[in-house]
Amino acid sequence: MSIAKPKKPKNKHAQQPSTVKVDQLVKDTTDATGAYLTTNQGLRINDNQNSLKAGERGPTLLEDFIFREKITHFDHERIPERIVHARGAAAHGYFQVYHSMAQYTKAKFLQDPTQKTPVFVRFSTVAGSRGSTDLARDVRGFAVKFYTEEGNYDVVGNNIPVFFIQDAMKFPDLVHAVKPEPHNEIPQAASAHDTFWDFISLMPEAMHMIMWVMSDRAIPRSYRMMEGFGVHTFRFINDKGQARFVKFHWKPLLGTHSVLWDEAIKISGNDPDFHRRDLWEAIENGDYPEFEFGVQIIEEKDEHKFGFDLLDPTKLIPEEMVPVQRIGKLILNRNPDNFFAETEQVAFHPGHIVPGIDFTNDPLLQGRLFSYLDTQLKRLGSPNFHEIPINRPIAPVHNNQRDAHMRQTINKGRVAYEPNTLAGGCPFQATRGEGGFASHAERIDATKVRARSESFFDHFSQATLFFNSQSAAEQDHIVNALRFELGKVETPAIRERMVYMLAQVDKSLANRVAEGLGISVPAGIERDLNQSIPADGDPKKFQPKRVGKNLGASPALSMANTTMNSIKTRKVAVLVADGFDAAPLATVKQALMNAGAQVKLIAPRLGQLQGNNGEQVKIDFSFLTCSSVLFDAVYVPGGEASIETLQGVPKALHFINEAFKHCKAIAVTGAAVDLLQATYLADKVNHASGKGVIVDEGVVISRDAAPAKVIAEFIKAIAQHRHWSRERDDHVPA
Ligand code: HDE
Repeated sequence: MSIAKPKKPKNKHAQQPSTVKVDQLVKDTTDATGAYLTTNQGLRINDNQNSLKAGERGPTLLEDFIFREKITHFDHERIPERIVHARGAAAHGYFQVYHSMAQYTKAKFLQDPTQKTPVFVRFSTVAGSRGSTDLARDVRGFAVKFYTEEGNYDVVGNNIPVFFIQDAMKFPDLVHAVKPEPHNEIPQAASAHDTFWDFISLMPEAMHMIMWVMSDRAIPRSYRMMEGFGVHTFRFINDKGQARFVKFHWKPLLGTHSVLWDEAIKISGNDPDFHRRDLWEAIENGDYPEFEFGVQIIEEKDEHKFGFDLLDPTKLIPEEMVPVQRIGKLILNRNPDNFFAETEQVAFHPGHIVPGIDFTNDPLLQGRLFSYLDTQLKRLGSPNFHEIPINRPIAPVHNNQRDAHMRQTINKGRVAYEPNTLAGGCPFQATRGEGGFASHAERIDATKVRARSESFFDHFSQATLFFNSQSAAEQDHIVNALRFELGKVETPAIRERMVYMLAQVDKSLANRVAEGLGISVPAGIERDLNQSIPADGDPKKFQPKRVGKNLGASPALSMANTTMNSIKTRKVAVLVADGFDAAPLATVKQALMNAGAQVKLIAPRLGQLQGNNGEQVKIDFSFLTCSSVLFDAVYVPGGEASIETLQGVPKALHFINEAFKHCKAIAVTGAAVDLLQATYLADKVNHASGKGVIVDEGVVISRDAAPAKVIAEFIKAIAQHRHWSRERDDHVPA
């Protein structure tokens, strides 16, 4: 028998003659244009320069309520930063599905290709404090809030598809280990120190993640050029109640690109806001970042066919095994108006979910479902954090929760409980058909244990898979990263344990790292590792042994195979001085801009410079205010006078050498070819003594060719991102 829906009773208050409704009289204060300065009570301020004193040279009076209000507010301006992911930048945008996913999920925002769902996305680093550098070697957070008509849905993911640990119980230990050491708060935003590697060397389960964070994935070129992952296995549920497993991906349309470690540490000094600025400027320029939403869908019957556990967050499903279906697009097209109000106060939570999506028993996810709500209470100070504008759902909110700090909603009526008759039973529960969330009815028949499934114990096969899948250059970078990080570790036993662990991943990797550290790979370290098993656990099960599976390679794991067909939003530095060759500069600049690149002129001084045809150009940076590491490519046009000047500017020569060292595309035309003689690229010039365009490892040289030919080769070279073969040229200092 179906029960008739209760009707909303008439609001008694509505029938009473209304007096003054203050909330309706309150003015919008978001725009101060043409407005008077006031106190927080709306009182107009007459003097914002001086406090109230007993005489011009006398003491300040306690009576000065204006001063006290201002200072009190200032004293309380900071809220606790996020314990992890404190440093971040965010943007607004929208998401649109390509075609209905109704077959797999009833989530409304995944049904209608014409519907745009608003989103707010926050990118972050994990280890550093709010003011730390963007270029730390670290995992990047990739948190997406979908404001759907069924409620807010958050995909709180990372740019790496796996995690360090398998059980949330270990999260505080992991974070304490990576954060600055507690006695001296050193180092900031860096994993290269003893406590991190002490912990990791005792955690075989971290080894897959370690391969990723030691790879260039941990130093992205841009938030716009990195992948995102939901990490855990989730569930899709359709309207028939059928469940399937699903892994979430974000694929950047500009491809996945990184910088080199030497660049990362220099960018950290030159522009610690590099990623934040890059995101902001791209959106201001109308170059809206775009990501495709990808899903790997697995039938429930296939749960155990993979040789690893789908509930284990240290494992990924290779794309070659289960392809990623791209089902929609995310576009970020608006910068926040206010960093604190939006980026700082946004509250993500994996438990913000909508009908059609559900959790699995991944023990890391299960722990997260507790942590995020708890952390919002501490950070935002009240269970009313959902009323902060950036966190407000667009779906209507009605319940019987009341009061608490800073309550914004003015609930009407006397009923704040359910069931009730006095409010006609409102607000009432929704059936599934009406969008009521009902958890997936998973059958569980189990013994209560504090334990981990044996299906989680293969800690090395996928670490090896990742290493095997990398190009030679990427493998070199992993070796160098490990040499750097472990080189900063002071305790010899930690270094030894780590190279022992690496030997379980790949012998050559371990030997190369050990060689850089001046040690050899030890034969065994089991005794230390016994610490990381439960007191009554069986040591044999937990020992770091290779399981012996060879998973081959997964080409999708290598950035060498990413999209390289565009130079959109790439930054090209043009080095000039008075008398530069104006015609080719104008043509090359226009062509690069037509292809979507940003072109900036750099000269020995700021102001205007004059080309060899008398034309004036405005200079964007002097050599003092920028550096090659902030650019993707360099072009030096000719012009005898310009080149003669640049030859005497060491910073100009360093700019070229450094860009060369970092494997970036370089183009030189006309007399600029002579400038190369003064750099470490001299041998390239000697090869290029002939006519026409010479292209050598991403260096495009031409004394006399038409700009069109140079442009075509230069664009091709920039789109390649980097020319790794040059890394073997170790004669270039930089
Ligand atoms: Fe988080 N994580 N996390 N995390 N996480 C937080 O929530 C936590 C984990 C991730 O831009 C905190 O609001 C636990 C995995 C992102 O605001 C906190 C565990 C993944 C962000 C928290 C994990 C993430 C956070 C800190 C282990 C990738 C930033 C402040 C069980 C799938 C969101 C806050 C933003 C933030 C807890 C592990 C992603 C403390 C307990 C795995 C992107 O609640």
